[in-house]
Amino acid sequence: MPFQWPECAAPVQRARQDTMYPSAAAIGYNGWLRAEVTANSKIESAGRRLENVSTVREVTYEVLRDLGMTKIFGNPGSSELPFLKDMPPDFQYVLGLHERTAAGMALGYALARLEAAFVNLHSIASAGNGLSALIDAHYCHAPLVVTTGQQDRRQIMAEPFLVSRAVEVVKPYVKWACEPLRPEDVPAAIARGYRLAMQPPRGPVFISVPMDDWNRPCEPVVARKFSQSVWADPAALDEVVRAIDSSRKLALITGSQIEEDRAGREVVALAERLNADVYAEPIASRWAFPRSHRLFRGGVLPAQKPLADQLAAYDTVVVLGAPVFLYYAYVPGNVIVPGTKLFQITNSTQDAATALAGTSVVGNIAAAAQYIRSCVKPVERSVPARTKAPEPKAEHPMTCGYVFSVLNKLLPRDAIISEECPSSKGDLDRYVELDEPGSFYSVRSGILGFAMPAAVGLQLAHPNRRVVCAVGDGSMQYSIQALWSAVQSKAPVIFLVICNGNYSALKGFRDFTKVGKNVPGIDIPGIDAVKIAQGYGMTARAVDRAEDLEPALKCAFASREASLVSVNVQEGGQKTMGMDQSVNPPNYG
Ligand SMILES: Cc1ncc(C[n+]2csc(CCOP(=O)(O)OP(=O)(O)O)c2C)c(N)n1
Ligand SMILES: [Mg+2]
Repeated sequence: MPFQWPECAAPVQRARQDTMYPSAAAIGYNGWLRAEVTANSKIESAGRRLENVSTVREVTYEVLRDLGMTKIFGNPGSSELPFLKDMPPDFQYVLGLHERTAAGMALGYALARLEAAFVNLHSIASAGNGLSALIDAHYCHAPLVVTTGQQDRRQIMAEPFLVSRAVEVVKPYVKWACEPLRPEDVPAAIARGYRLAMQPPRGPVFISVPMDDWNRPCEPVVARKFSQSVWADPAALDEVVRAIDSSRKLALITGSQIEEDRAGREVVALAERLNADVYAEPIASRWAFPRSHRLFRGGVLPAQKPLADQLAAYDTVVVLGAPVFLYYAYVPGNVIVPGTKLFQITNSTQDAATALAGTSVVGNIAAAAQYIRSCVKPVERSVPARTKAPEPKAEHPMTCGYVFSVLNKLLPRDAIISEECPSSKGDLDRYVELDEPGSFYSVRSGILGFAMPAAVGLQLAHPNRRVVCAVGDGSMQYSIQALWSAVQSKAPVIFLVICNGNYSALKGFRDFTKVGKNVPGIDIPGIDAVKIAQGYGMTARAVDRAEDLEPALKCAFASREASLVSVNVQEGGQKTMGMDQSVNPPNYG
């Protein structure tokens, strides 16, 4: 039975050699059109501006408006006040009480909308506090235009209070970092940053603005059209097509770039034409393939040898929109077993360059998937049904599997999960089944503090979908202030705290790698998540017994306000990212 998604266009046959690619419209790609609309509206408004806009600040607001960045995610300080004064009424300021939260909300907002989000932080103070969100944005290709204030140009040489060297600090993790040489270059720098941020692979840019720049005179900035996709070399894709056509057993590995390139439908259609087994990339930060699809086989493991062993039965493996591969524990081995052909199609030159094996093809995933589908021979085969995970029992304390199986029953089918529950990630993966695009977001960099602010940003971007943030009792502390922003911005996120009183994932890793039991700093007793949430003005309840879980979650879903449910669970960490001793882990004992 084909998967129940809206029909894809019938495969385009290559009738003529000169029509090698599907049209952008055929794959629903509208990057160019959007840019055109932006450019036209901007040119008009630039005309208007000539008479009445005269300062860097005013031109900047025009530029932001024209680029669709009318939400400002921020945390202000003295050096940002000259920009923020008299913020135009069509702009909205989303305050985060810590910069990790402010930039983290922007991250979620940008990921959900596939559009750049604007962030305004405070000097080097904030660049430091918010840096982990920039690192996340770098790795998960989130287009952020981040600005911070700088001291007054006229005294920078004297190294004053709050002077900022943020441009140097953020450089490895942004596509571009600059402090414009002239005040009047600030709006143009923001427009240039936006274009760079939106260019695949998307990512953050950083602009530092001296506080005396905002009132300086400034000419309008006129936008230009620019395209936002790079299509893969057809000759390289033809090699992939030949390998697929001669394959006896094919696996597709699906990655987060499928969602970045809006390639979900094309990838499903390609998998169905080929009847191929489909896996998720290791430590998937997005669910890029419908979880209940008959071809879906789960995730691949994040370590060299176990991953290669898992894929050993396939003679051809095609990675769509992911690195080759994202590893966690070091378990040396082949990247892929000898004899298996490995291909990677990625929108990231970085991922193509860092792949340890195989043939890499750089380009837009949707266009590449449709091209391949239009060229390959269809494959008929009977596909065995995937064995369902056993129904977890109601125990005391509850297992995480039980918690997520109950959540799954109550979740609206278009719900969105923002996940950061390290030791129970596998349980969530097993028991929560969502098929809609854009239904799952998890930290890509491994830096805790992602999920709670991202959940608020996701909810602001999708007011009609329900966002559930599944977060560990340790993880929630890294950006706890997101609770306040959820309340204040009326984002009805449900924060589901997996409360086990410790860093279970670290205990699991300790045992996995035979470090020994004697490690300090991995128990976190005495935290009352309910009281913390209440202190931020949020409705919150604790659940200790299995029979109370469903009513508590039902209550949270029934409310149109943000709320927190803290669930006491058994200690987790029996596996490390799905792996146990059988993979022969490294020994750090
Ligand atoms: C910013 C940051 N600090 C520390 C870590 C190390 N770390 C990884 S998992 C983890 C434990 C998280 O605890 P919790 O959220 O309670 O999840 P559990 O392990 O109990 O499932 C820690 C501290 C990290 N990845 N990022
Ligand atoms: Mg914990």
